[in-house]
Amino acid sequence: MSDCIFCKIANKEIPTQAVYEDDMVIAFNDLEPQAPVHVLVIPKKHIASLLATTAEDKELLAHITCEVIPMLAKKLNIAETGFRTVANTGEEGGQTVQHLHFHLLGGRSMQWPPG
Ligand code: IU
Repeated sequence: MSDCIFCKIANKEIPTQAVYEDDMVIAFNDLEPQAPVHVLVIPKKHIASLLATTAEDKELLAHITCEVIPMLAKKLNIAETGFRTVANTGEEGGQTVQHLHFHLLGGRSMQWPPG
């Protein structure tokens, strides 16, 4: 999508220091980190949110959740202590960027409920 900021990050229109990248995803540090480690993992394909995913995206979602996030947690040294993965969806879910993204947060003790 031409006016989507995360698409622009994914296609390098906006230069970003990637923490990780492959054919399907790019991960980068959040601009306003909420924890010592705060990385966003986004698909390169434009998907507005979890609600907009389809069966076609199963491989992509499995790649993000089963491979990329655990790999990044280990790489960023938050696997042993624990971490939080969040995909805010919709207005009341707190989603502000309309391109699917998974927050990976760690390096401090998390609270529950998240607020
Ligand atoms: P949310 O779940 O949609 O609220 O998360 C959007 C996140 O994207 C939020 O944490 C922002 O700080 C972050 N972000 C960013 O890292 N770089 C950007 O250019 C923009 C938002 I716009």
